[in-house]
Amino acid sequence: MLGNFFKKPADDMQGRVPPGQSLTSRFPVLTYGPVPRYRLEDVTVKIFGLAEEQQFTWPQLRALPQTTLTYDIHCVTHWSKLDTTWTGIRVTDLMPHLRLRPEATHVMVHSVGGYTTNLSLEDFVREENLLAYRFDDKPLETEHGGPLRLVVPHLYFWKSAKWLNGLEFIAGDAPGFWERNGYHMRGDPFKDERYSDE
Ligand SMILES: Nc1nc2c(c(=O)[nH]1)N[C@H]1C(S)=C(S)[C@@H](COP(=O)(O)O)O[C@H]1N2
Ligand SMILES: [Mo]
Repeated sequence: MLGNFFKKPADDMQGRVPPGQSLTSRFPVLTYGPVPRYRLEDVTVKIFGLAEEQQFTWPQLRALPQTTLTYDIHCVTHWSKLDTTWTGIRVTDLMPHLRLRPEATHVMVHSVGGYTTNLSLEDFVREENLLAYRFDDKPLETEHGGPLRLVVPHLYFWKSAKWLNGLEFIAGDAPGFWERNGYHMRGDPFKDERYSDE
């Protein structure tokens, strides 16, 4: 059995870890500024900008379909974590309840405490993106963005805003918090889009 002597990477690992990333089984916490503490019952997600203004409360979000998904996450600080399991509301299940103006091309995601991050609608409206409130089948811990965070696994993890409280639809791209501070406007880990060139 050749397999006893040659340990090549498992086939399903190939192409899974982006350039410059190392695997971790821990779950590092990365937060700029203080950690807000509030309950799921107190969550509101405000829809504003180039959309009919609306406020989603926790009971309204809870009434939408709930989905559990497992996927890999990649942080710009060079760690990746495979097979993380999240439960929440798919962005694609929320979108039919919003009324966007036709000029809207991007969304500025807002968090309690003022953190923001920008996404194109193409990157935002994807089947795997979740407004997540559970991780590993437990309530999402406060320091990881609980009670409710966005998870956008195909981009670096700074796009996955913790303590989600607003979605502002805008015309054209604009930088969020880290993007104003040198991070890439899009942040595709497989293209190594870590920092902007300016
Ligand atoms: N509101 C808010 N969301 C945030 C951040 C933050 O500082 N504030 N940090 C971002 C960054 S840089 C990363 S890598 C991930 C980290 O998530 P974690 O602490 O659950 O690992 O959250 C992102 N979302
Ligand atoms: Mo990060």
